Amino acid sequence: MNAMNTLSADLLRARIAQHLTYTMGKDKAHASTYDWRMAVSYTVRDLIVDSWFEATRKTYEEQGKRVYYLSMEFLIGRILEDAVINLGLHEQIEEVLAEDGMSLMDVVENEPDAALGNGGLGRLAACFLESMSTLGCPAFGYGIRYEHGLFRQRFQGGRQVETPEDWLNQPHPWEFERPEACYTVPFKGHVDTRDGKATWHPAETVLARAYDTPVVGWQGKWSNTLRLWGAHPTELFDLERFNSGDHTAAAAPEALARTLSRVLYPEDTTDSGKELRLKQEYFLTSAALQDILRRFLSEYDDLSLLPQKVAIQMNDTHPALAGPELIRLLVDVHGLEWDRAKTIAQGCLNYTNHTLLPEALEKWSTWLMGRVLPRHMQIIERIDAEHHAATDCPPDLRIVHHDQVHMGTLAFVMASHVNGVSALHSDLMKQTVFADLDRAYPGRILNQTNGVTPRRWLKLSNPALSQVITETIGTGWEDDLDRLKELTEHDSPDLRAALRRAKRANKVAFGNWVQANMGLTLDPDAMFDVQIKRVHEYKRQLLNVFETIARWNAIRKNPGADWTPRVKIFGGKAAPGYFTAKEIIRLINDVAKVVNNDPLTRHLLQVVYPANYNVSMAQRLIPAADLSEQISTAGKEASGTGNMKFTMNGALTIGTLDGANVEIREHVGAENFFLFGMTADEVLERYRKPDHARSAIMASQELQDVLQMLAEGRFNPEEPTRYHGLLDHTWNHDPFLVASDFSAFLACQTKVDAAYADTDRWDGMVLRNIAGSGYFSSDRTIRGYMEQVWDAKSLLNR
Ligand code: 26W
Repeated sequence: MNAMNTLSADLLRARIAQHLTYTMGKDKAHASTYDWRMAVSYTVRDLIVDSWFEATRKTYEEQGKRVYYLSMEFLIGRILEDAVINLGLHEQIEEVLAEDGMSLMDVVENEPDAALGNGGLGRLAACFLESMSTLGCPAFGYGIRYEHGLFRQRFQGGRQVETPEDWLNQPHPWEFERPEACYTVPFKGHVDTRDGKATWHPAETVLARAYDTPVVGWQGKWSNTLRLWGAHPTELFDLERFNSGDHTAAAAPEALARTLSRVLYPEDTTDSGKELRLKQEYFLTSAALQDILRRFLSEYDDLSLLPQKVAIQMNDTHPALAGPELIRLLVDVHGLEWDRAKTIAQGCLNYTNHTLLPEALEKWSTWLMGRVLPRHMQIIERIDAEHHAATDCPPDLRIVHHDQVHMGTLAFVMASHVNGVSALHSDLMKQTVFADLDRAYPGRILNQTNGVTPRRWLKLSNPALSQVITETIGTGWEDDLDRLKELTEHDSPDLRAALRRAKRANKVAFGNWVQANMGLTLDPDAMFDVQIKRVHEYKRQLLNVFETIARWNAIRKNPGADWTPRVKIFGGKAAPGYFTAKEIIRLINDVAKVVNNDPLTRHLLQVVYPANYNVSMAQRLIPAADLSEQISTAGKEASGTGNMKFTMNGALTIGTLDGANVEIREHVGAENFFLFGMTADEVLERYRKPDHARSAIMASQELQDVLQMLAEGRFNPEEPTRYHGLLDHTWNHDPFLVASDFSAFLACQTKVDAAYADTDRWDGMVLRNIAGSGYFSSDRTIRGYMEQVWDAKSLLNR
């Protein structure tokens, strides 16, 4: 194993004691779990700094090409546990802490999640950073250091209530503040042009200060940097006003500046269109590009070399101002000609699209863009004019039309590579939203199917299964996940039994957590049927709860039948302004209350919805899952990444042919995947049928019974009409075809019951899923980006 884990326990003990005493100023007798966590964190951080410096030095020395991943979100989770696993120090630290009666688990769980993201897009960015380090790809993540990440969710009477998240209310041991890396970001004001040279006179400016976090890769061989920008005022508080007693006004500049990095926007599919969000996007983009150019010019002075040394990835359209901003910096600040500047910018920029949902595609009014970023509005118009001239495109293909700046089109036009995140999604991009642009710029769209890091999502989250894998195929799979294929060669009753034991141990552990935190007792032999993701109509949590009610009805009608006991586990937040999603959450909790207290059925069916689903809860729950619900309306889920994590952890998928489900089914074998529902083409066909919902409901007695119970308020006698809105929405709109896929889903769930009852068949399917999951490592994905998008080389002699 790596050099790191040979680190002696003695040295570790000394280092931890050193930090406890001199960094935390605490002696062991008075140290709290928090003190221990900080001491261990500083100790582990010290061990990463060397590889961090080494990586930086090597990149300068070998004049390597750097990748810059620009993202408004990085859903990191906890950092200490990931660093400990990547350095291979788990056992040693566990041993050292035990001597003082501390457990590594308690220390790790004392760390708040860095919840600087909403869902898939943000978590993907975090997995990508870890894989780029593991592969020795020189890279920087650029994001915003939100003081408040994604809100904390709790349930009040079954309803979601949001409270501010506060990860920075304790010192954060994993960041290095960089006062020297500070850039001025301008806003508003006006532009005047004299003899063809534009000069922007901003009315407001804010300082972007860097906070660096090392991102260590597997075995600590390489570490890259996550640079998060915090907003600071250009001028400190106004002493004059203060002395005149107008304290709030005096503090206004400070407060105004800090709003820029105060809080993460909790929307994950609806473009807020808010001015502050636009300013946040520009704040990130401008600071990042100023930093990129400063670093480049510290090594080279010929800017036309930029595309050879810099690859920039725009994580969706949120950093799409990178195009106009890079041109502004090259033309207005570095004096380049327009054409040269634009060519250089296009040579550096790449754009990943993560959704085709129309409401998620960002469009900024020309009025707002012109007011907040007057110089950029000018540049966007010129880019658009040249785009129009080059493609002779119709008006609706322009970047600017109907007084709106279409950020997807801007990103597409300014990028040399545009990719989707699953094979189906990339095809649908070419057939729908980007069809005309694909024709105008052929060959620009490619696919890079998502992936997840097997370090956090298998090695760290599921030590029981990891041990079975290592005992079966040896080590090395952690950064070469295709090796999991070898498991099939070792298929045997013993191996199947070992996999089953590992799964059961994880289910018992999760059951203990539910007991302790929700007072509910789960049967570890029941099937753990799990749907965890953001709540959104296209992800069809509604279809799942309708099936749950139908299942409850069926059991009540025939309690003596040989039912497969199930625990339906839900997890997920709804955007605070998303009314229907919040209604769905409330319905699930209302159903849970009734079903879990039904003496007739509760040994056969339970519904559990732990509040505040986040990265750490996913790490606890996914290893305990038997069934992974990936039931989105085909054509709506760009990829999904939870689906990949479940497959790696031996959960079987019930799903539609949507996003990466298609490729998961190909890699694990169709016979090991519970497929149901319409394909993306059949969905488009179904939408053409005006009364698609009503006719589907009339064709299913089970669904009619479910909807009748909702109409009567069966789960909410205190307010029987509570779900009449949702009912009407389902009968008359059903925008994501819940009714049309219901019978197929019900039938498929019956197949799942049968499979689960046949333990050897189930175990065989589990083995095939784990063995086929290697492709879904984010290492494979990043290799794809390095070869096909960034033309970046690893500087690690792997
Ligand atoms: C402007 C508001 C907003 C914020 C975030 C709109 C859209 C987003 C994200 C693109 C939404 C998102 O997280 N998309 C998810 O990205 C994952 C990573 O590629 C995919 O696996 C999911 O299918 C996709 O829904």
